[in-house]
Amino acid sequence: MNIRPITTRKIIVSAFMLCFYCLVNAQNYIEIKPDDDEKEIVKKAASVKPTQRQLNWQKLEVTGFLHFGINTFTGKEWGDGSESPSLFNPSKLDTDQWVKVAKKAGINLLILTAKHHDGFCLWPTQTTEYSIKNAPYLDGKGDILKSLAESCKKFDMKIGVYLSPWDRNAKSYGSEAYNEMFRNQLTEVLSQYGKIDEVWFDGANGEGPNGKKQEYDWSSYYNLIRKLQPDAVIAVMGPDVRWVGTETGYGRETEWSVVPANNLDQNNIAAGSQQQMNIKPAGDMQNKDVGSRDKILKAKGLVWYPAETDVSIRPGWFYHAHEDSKVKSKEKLLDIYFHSVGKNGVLLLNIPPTKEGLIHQIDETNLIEWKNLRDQIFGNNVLHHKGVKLLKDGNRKSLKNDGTGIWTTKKENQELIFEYESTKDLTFNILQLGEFIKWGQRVEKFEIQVKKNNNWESIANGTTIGYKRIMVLPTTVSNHIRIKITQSRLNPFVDKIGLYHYEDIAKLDGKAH
Ligand code: FUL
Repeated sequence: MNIRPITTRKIIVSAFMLCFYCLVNAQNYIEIKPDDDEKEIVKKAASVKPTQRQLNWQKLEVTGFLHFGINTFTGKEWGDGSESPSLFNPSKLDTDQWVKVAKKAGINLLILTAKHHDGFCLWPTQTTEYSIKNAPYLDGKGDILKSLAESCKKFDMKIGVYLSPWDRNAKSYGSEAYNEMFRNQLTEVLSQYGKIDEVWFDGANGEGPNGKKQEYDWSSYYNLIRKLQPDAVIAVMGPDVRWVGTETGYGRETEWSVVPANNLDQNNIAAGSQQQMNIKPAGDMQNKDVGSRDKILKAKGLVWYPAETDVSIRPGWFYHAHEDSKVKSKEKLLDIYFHSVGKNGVLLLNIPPTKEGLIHQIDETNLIEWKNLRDQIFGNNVLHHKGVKLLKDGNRKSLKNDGTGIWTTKKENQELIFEYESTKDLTFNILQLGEFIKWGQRVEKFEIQVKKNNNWESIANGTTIGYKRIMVLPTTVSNHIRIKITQSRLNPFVDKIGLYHYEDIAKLDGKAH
């Protein structure tokens, strides 16, 4: 009889099926039933997880925008679609230079404005005559998207496209024919240039050349993108990534990636099937609070919808020579980094190429200085200094068991306490924490304390952590420190714990302007 082997095989197969089920069904969307109580809703919120494409995107941390087009040559921010293609003639355009600068700045993906609101296309499209093929640049043989895609490939940089649905040049704008034209444009940019990692749709929707407004057929756009580039995130006017709500580089103090999605359940989305999700979650994404308990208790459904924090290195999105003296300094960029990546967002930093077609020297210098500063600060975690000991308190469990792993509590709703004792005094003014978001976002409150005269004194409190939380603290000298996760949705999964010191912390203004 070989009952045992069959049983064992069955168990293995079942376990495998279960793992597979868990993997493919990592819940990205969950419905809230009318009779769910707070406990149930909190449990559901804790179970919402990013899709693989969202997770890959979040890990990029710092991404770049390249606003370049006809506006670069007219000095405008918004062209009206009547500007002549004959103006487009960069004399030294070098996409290798763009990518090399971005690489040196620690930027991991570059998004090109392949078409801005003026409708001028930076690739030789078949859909309109309003494109680079009618420009003097390379006698009409240029293709900026192709050139950038090749440079990105060469230097191992990810690439995204900004394609403005609002088109102030297209004659068909305001009719169904425009939806067809836009889908054709999407097909061109998503099928001729290799892998595309992000598609960025703007919310601006004005009138076309005929004074008409367009009803965009979003779901047909999303379906096409999923078909042509299944790994690409669709951002802002899209289902995968939301706009943080400012264009300053500053996100919210409390930034949840799990937010109410009250429009999704009507569209027959089976719980957890967001891998195919082609609907943009609705809601006021500029609200101060997007995902607190208060918000989720009133929701019909919850979805993973993380924030992207965009800002330009200069006052404008396009290059203007008169703004050369207004390029953001390394300190301002560091402050922005703390308030974007450090507040559970992905930073999308715009670096607009000049009329010559190059990243300006000032922008390059400031970007590299900013990267050096980040390396210098985050390369020295004082908690890793010799003589620092992490005391166990029985509440924790390191899933990696190497002191740097993922930490959690043994039971739900317990405090998670990290207590560090050092033989020497430690000086620090920056706290970094992270959550292992593959398993969701859970932390609602945390605190940092130091021991003085045998008493624990609080030096700062925070709310959400998410993928990464960076907090500026008063400059502190201590040899006995506690970092406490005091409230979370079920048990937290904490990682990326660090304390750092930046001498010029007073140069960071912490203000969005
Ligand atoms: C806005 C646009 O109108 C700006 O010109 C710019 O492209 C910015 C990133 O998005 O909505």
